[in-house]
Amino acid sequence: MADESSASFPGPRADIGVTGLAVMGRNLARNFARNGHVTALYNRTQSRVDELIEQFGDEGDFVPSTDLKSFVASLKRPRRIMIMVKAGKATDAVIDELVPLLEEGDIVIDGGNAHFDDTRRREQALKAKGLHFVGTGVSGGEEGALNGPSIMPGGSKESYEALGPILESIAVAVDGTPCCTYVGPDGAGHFVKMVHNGIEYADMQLIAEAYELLRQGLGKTPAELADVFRTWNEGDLESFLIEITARVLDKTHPGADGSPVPLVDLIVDAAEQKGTGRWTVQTALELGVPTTGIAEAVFARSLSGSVDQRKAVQAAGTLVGPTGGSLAGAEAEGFVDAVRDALYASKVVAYAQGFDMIQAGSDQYGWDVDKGAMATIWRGGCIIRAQFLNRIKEAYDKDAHLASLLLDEYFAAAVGNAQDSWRRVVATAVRLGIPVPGFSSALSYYDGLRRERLGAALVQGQRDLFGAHTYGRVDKPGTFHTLWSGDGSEERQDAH
Ligand code: 2AM
Repeated sequence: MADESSASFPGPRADIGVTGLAVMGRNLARNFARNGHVTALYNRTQSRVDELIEQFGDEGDFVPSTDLKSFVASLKRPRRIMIMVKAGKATDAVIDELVPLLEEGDIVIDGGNAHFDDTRRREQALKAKGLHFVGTGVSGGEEGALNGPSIMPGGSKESYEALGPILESIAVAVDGTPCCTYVGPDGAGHFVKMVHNGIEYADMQLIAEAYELLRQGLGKTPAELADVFRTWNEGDLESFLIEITARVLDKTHPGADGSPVPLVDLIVDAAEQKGTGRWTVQTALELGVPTTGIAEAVFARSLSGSVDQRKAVQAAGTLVGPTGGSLAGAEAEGFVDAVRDALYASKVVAYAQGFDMIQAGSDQYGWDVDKGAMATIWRGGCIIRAQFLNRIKEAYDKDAHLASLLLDEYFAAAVGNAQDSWRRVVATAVRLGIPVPGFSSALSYYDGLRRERLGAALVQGQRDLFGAHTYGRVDKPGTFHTLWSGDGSEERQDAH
C-alpha cells in the first residue's frame, strides 16, 4: 500500500470509483460528482479519463488515475468501485484485475446488463474472498445515467448500507422518493432489471399493435396518430413510451423526391434486440411462469427480423387473406377508444405477468423481493416509467401477497370495463388480418386465468395414454393411470 502520510500522495479520498468510462460509465461518474461525491476515475484507455476531465472536470470533484492500482488507492474504505464495461467476458476480466488489489469489506458494483446467473456466480466468488459484489440494474440509458436513472441494486444488505445512500442520491426522485432501493441478495438486482426490460418489450409491442390497428384499420396517418397518442398520454396510459411514440410518429424526413415522409415509413420494419427480452423469456420458461406478453413481444421481433422468409412469402403470393382495410360506419365508431382500452387491458396483463415472474424468481432464489418497492423505483428514470406504476405500488401496499395484480380491485375493474372493447378489437384485427399477438395472447391469458375448467384435462388424458404420465381426478385424491392398451380399467399409482 502507498505511504499515505507522504506529501506527494493525496490519500484515499474518493467516495466512489467508476471504471469503464464509455458513455454510460462517464455519465454515471458525472452524476456522482455532480451530487457531491468525490469520484475516482479509471479507464483502460487513458484518453477517456482525460476527455472526461477536460470536458466535465468542473462539474465536481474527480480523482483521475492512470493505473488501476492508484485508482484503488484513491478510494476511501470500504472502497466502492463501479464497473461499467460490456456484460460478459470484459466484466470478468476487470473483476479479476481488481480483486487482488482490494481488501476485506470492499464493494465491487457491476452496473452493466449482466445475466443474473453471472451475478450470482460472481457474488459467490467475491464473498469467498471477503468482498461484496453488487449486481445492479441501471435503467434510463445515457440520459438517465447522467440526470437520474432508476437503480436496482442486489447483493448483501451490509453492502447496501455503505452504497445505498450514494446510489439513492444519484437516482431520479418521484414525489420525493428516490427510484433506487435494495432489491435483494446476489442476482436479485439484475433479475429485476431483466424483467423490467422484458416488460419494456411487451409494452412496446402492444403500442406497436395499437398503432398498426389504427393505421391499417382506420387508415389514419402517422401525424393523426401522433395526436391520438398525445391524447392517450393524458389519461391512464400516460408514460414515457406513449410520449415518445407520438414524437416518433410526428417525425418526418425528406423522401426520395425531397418531400417530407413520415420517418416511421422510412424505417426498415425489422426490430432488433440486444438480448434481455430473450433472457427474460428463457428464464420464465425455466421458472414455469406464463409471461406470454413478453414472449409474444420477443417472437414478434424475431418474425419481423425474418426478412428473407417474409420476402419469400410475399414473392410467392400464395398465403392469401385480408390485409387490413378501412373500417367504416358503425365499425369505425369508437374504434380509437376501443383500441386504447384494449391496449390498457393488455398492458395490465403484461405487467401482472412480469410481477408474477419477479415473485417466482424471488421464491426460487430466496430473495424476498418487495414487488411494491419495485413498482415504486420504476416510476421514474427508466424506460417503462409511467403513472400506472403508482397503481401497482398501491395494489401491493394494500396486499403484498396478491395472487395476481389482476385481482386488485382497481385493476380488476379496469380490465373488466375494458373487456368489451378488448374483445371487439381482437375480433376486428383477426377479421382484417392484422397481427395482434400481444393483444390476443393477453386476452387469452385473461380468459385462461378466470375459467374454472381448462382444456388441460384433455392434455393430461393424452399424456397418460401415450406416456403413462398419470393424472389426478377431480372427485378423489391420488394419482391415476388408465390401462389404455389393457382392459381400460383405472389404477391408482401413488402409495396409499
Ligand atoms: P476502453 O476505453 O479501453 O475500450 C465500454 O466498452 C468500456 O469498457 C470502455 O471504457 C472500455 O475500455 C471498457 N472495457 C471493455 N473491455 C475491457 C477490459 N477487458 N478491460 C478493461 N476495460 C474494458
